[in-house]
Amino acid sequence: MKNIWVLLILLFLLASCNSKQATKKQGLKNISYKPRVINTTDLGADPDDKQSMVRQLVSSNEFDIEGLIVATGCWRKTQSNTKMLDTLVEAYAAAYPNLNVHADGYPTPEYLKSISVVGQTGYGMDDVGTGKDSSGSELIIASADRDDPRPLWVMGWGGMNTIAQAIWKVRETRSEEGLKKFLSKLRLFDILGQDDAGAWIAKNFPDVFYIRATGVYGWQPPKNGDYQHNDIQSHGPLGAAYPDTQWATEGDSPAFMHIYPNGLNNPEQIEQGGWGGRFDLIKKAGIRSMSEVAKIEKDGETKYDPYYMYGNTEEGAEAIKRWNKGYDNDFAARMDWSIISNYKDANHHPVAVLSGNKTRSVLQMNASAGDKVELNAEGSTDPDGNTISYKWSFYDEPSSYDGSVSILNDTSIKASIEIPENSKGKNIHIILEIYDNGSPNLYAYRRMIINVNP
Ligand SMILES: [Ca+2]
Ligand SMILES: [Ca+2]
Repeated sequence: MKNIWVLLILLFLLASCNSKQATKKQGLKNISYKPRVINTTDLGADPDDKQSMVRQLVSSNEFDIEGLIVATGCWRKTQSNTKMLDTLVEAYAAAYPNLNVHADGYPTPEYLKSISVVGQTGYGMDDVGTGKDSSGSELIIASADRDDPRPLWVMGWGGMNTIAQAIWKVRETRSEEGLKKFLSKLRLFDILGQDDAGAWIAKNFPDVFYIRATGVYGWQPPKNGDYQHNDIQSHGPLGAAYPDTQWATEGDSPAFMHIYPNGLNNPEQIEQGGWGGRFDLIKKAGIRSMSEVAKIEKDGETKYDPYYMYGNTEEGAEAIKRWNKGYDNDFAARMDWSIISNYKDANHHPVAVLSGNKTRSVLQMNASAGDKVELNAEGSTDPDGNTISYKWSFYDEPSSYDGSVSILNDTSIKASIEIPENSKGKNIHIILEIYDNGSPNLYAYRRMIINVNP
């Protein structure tokens, strides 16, 4: 009799352990792809780099962060140490045990410390060349050399000269073939242009993937308002590390928000548009840095004319703001996670399933004009058992089809559209947005690109 009780208790413990495990992992088991990212930041200039770092750290389970590099720029012309970055990583360390309860994949604080380094210590191209290698530039090279099929996103939240030093060194020390291979791994994302090194890179290495984002402001809730006070700053050690806005709010966050793997976009397809905005497929000449760069040296950039970079589409920051509920609530929920030690006491993201596909990939399909196409989100789930709402919409800006598209039952789990007669040879981007009724409402996305036969 006693043995039976022991057995029953053991079985119960095993079952509850399994169900906790299953609940916890439900939202994450389908990640087949995390973007690799190195962030370079001119911490100590505008306090908004600290804000962006808090958002990056609290969402770090969604990325493979390979480097956090303290860098210079036109607003911070020298750097000497990682002290400010260390303080932020220490705040993350204090929140880490709680974050770990709510999602798998958060990097250990020790790992983040090990990839926190200083890049170029001086400003711009004057600090690039012989004898100028830095821990940051060496880290970028080592990361790009790693045997990994995924591209390496290197973000400039300040100047680009640490990245320029890495490229400069590879050009000096490797064959043309070796340089080509190195450059092919890089995806550079420059916020606003904050030194002359971006123009140097774009001029000398015209094939390198280079985005300069200028539509990076105005997508946030009103600055220093209720959202920041109540949903972010009041939340434990990471909240305390999120400073008030002095100039602009989180101008650097669109860099990593562009590659946030939320199902909305493939970041390699820059015209699709996602949380970081939308970009033209054709590089443009003369996307200038912030005016401060020309004040430091009048022809700092113009001497590299013409140089070509990918820039924002005409929607600018509106292409970010259209998703505001999704990313505002995502950040708020993650800040909840950072102070809540019980899984069931916080909300977690639903999982959007499109046409039976459970990944976060953008899907494509072919159809003919006049066809009725079924859109199906059956199988979508929420790990908290929340009720899910559905919204299907036509995203016209990235679609090559210009007309209007009407979607039948656009708030149901299954919707349908009739492919317009005048859409032959064009594509139609359909967005599935789902959100739960937890607090705050959390979103998940998918995209179906319908290629209409000619
Ligand atoms: Ca910055
Ligand atoms: Ca939920």
